[in-house]
Amino acid sequence: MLLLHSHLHHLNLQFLSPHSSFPSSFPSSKFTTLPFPTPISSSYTHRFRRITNSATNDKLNEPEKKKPLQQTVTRAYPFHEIEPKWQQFWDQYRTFRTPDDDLDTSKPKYYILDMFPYPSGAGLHVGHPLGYTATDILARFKRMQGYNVLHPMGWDAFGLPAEQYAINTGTHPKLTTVTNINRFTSQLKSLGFSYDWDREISTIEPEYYKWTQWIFLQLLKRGLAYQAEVPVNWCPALGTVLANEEVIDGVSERGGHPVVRKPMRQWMLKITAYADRLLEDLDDLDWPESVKEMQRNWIGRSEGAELEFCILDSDGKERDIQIVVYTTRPDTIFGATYLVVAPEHSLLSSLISTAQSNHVEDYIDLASKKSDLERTELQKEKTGVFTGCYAKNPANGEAIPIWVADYVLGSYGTGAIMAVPAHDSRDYEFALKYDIPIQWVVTPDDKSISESGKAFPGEGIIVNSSNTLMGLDINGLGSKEAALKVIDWAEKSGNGKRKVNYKLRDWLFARQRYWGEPIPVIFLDDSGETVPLDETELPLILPELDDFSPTGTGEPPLAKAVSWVKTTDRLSGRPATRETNTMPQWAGSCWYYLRFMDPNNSKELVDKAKERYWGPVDVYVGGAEHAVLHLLYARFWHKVLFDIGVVSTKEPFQCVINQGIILGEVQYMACRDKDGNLISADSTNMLNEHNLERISEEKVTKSGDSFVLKENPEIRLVARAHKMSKSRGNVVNPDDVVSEYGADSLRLYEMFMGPLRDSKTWSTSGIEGVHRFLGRTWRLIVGLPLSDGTYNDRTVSVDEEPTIEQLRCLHKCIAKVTEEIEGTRFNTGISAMMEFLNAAYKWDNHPRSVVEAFVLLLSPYAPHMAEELWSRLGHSKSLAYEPFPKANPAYLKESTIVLPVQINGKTRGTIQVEETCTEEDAFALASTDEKLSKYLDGQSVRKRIYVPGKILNVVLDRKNIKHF
Ligand code: ANZ
Repeated sequence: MLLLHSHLHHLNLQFLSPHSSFPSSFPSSKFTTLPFPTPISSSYTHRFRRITNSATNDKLNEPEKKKPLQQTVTRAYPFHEIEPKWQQFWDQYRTFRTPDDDLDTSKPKYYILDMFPYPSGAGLHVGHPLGYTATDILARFKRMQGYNVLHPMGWDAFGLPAEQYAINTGTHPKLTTVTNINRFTSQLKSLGFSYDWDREISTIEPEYYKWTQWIFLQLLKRGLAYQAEVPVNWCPALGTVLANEEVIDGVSERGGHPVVRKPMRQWMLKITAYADRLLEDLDDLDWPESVKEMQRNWIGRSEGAELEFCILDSDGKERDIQIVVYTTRPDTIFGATYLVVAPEHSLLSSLISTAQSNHVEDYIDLASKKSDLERTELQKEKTGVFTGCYAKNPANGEAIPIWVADYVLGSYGTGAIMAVPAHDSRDYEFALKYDIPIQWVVTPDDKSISESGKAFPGEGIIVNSSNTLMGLDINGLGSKEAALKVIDWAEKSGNGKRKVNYKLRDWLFARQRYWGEPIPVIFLDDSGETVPLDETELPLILPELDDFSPTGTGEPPLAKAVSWVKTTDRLSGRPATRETNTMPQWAGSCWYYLRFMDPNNSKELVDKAKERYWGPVDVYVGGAEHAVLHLLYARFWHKVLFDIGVVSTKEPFQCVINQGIILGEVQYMACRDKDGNLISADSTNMLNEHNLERISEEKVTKSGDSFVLKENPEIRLVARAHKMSKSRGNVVNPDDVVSEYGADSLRLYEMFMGPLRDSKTWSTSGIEGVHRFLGRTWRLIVGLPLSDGTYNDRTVSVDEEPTIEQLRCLHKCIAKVTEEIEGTRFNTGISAMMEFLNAAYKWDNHPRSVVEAFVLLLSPYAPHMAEELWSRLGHSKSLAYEPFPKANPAYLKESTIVLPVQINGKTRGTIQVEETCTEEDAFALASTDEKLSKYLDGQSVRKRIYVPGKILNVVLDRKNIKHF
């Protein structure tokens, strides 16, 4: 998945002597050549609390209690001293600063991006570092491979929580947001991520949102931003418009007040104009197939026809009004036994008969209280009301009733359908309920389907579909062919046309909120005309407010900033009023990846040359919850920016990776019967949740595929894990883990838990395992602690040539770690390092060149420890730009050995052979070896002594021997 550039500088460890000077490819950046701080040698007699699972008999759903201290364990190595020391060093010397104007663009680039976070009050949780560690490993790895790496971080800082907090407490959202950003920053720094903090951006800064507003003006200029009356979620009791996620089952999430759909003037962005390109360009992206599929479904392209149905008056005569329906199944037109219009259909009022008018009006009122989602839910019972009016089916001339029903949406297609109950399950259910005729017009090849008791929605052979008067006969045709014939007929007879439709709607781009980007337009007071601000008037700064609460009229809170709202038109001097809606939360995140390329540019959104070099983002890592909206909106803006020449690529993110979710610790459950005895948790026992009881981990053991109670293996347990949440009390805070085990252990553990993309469960014993691995690494290289508990400042490695065995072991590890990082299989990369360590513990000595290479391999994962070891190995520069070790294939073949070749008793060289190599083959290889052939060419051989796997000894005929 990731790009592989094998031509880059690699350090071949075979040739690295302990005193070798820095390779010429070492970057000359002043930030990386500064001397190391002195290695720490302090004692570390601290003890840390070991988290143990001692909870017993916890009732289900009771928040997990903080585990009491059970035993203390000496820390595996002095991470408390090492980690802050290196974080400070990287900060002070800006080790990870990506050069800007001083960038050497002849080198390849690698842009690796995390989805920047919303700085919430809760701070980081352990889910964040999962993706961040993965990108950090890639960033560090690519730097060491000689790439220019762009690895930035910033804040998606406008948003609802800070505004709600402001409403409740009167604290300005900016204050809350800045406090949260500071907390996030220090948490991220405590994890040793190699971000270029010089490029930090925040969407709430005027220098940033100036360009968000600039993009809005470009959209407006191109007719891609427009105003329309659109239904919104209006909550009369709260006096505010609510976002969809703030409405639960028709009432406000806060307070449970009724919410209705009410049309309001809104800004819309014409994302539908890009529907085809957004669909087509997905094909070339290296994204998870599931995400691409979700985007395809969201865009929802469908091909069909718009067909016209003429309205009949009460005498059955044709009126001069047509209802246009959208259908993807024109082949079923003879089966259309009624029409349905959506409650918000514009022609509805002209269809209602006097007798039905009260019913219809009540129904419309009812429908306005439901969201589109509720209306279209398949399981929900379909409802509707007859309008009292009929239309003519153009295919057979029959009069069919027109109903109004909310399972048809006003916003899709034409807001009206021809209902074919025999072949659409929603229509079938509706027709049965309201006793409307069902006409079968499609059959599967062999059997009749009219008695099946349900609709047949599939394609098949058309029946009952001919009318000579109307000039249409599709009987006997297959569905596809019939559909084409109906469309042709409709186009010729003026009854309709071919039509492509999209589910994708234009993007509602306004919020009645304070904490967002102001929309840079004004309305002239005399004419009401909308006038965009001039680009020179940007940024339009969000005015200060003291009162952030809703106005109660539906007008946004910004309306309260009277002196800001009242303005004059720059050109004409006419009095005007500013737009008081703000942009939605998604706006700032639509283009931030571009700003990172050139964060301080005051003249342009991004410099063209810089964009050409850095774009597109090579790898973008974030949660699957952004599969559609964020990624689709960002792609849309990117394409607009491409069209106006701001960016040079069609797509913003070449590769997207979704990291999995981290679930809370596994809980083991048993049941209790009515007499209070523990029994197995099986499907019957578990039906009654009250019987379930939590069993602490130490009482559990594994038996085959199941978990059982240690003291009574007859009792089987159910193991389950829940999403981390405050209410369950199972949230793990990274700060606690860092203080107990260190950032390197947290990083390593999050990578070791399992494949990056999978969901996984947190386990305290798991983190102890990787912590021990780091401790063993430390002791292998630095040695055991001295009698006073401190460590030697240097290492115990020796300046000796490694043995073949040691090289084999190392190069196997290099090959595996490299391959696994490139394939983003970080967990198996760690396993390879663990295997290496186990092997290395068996060696008598540890040659410096091997140890150094291993430290470099470890460095992307556990950078603090690696920097400390590198420094103790005698290096005076950070290892961040050291070439990543490169595996020598010669050491990778399991069965090859290096065979010494003696000529007349003197070892003259070696050859690489299979262990099973014959004497003939070994001699032939020696004769062609560059070094050995000069001894053997033209010589007559007296004798050969060959000990397979050990030595080839060639004795030459003394008479002819050449003198060397
Ligand atoms: C007749 C018909 C017969 C239909 C049949 C389906 C099966 P997609 O593929 O999602 O585009 N439809 C059209 N507009 C609608 C609206 N505003 N609200 C609810 N449903 C609507 O689906 C298109 C199909 O969904 C259309 O084809 C229409 O029902 C329905 F055997 O027309 B069909």
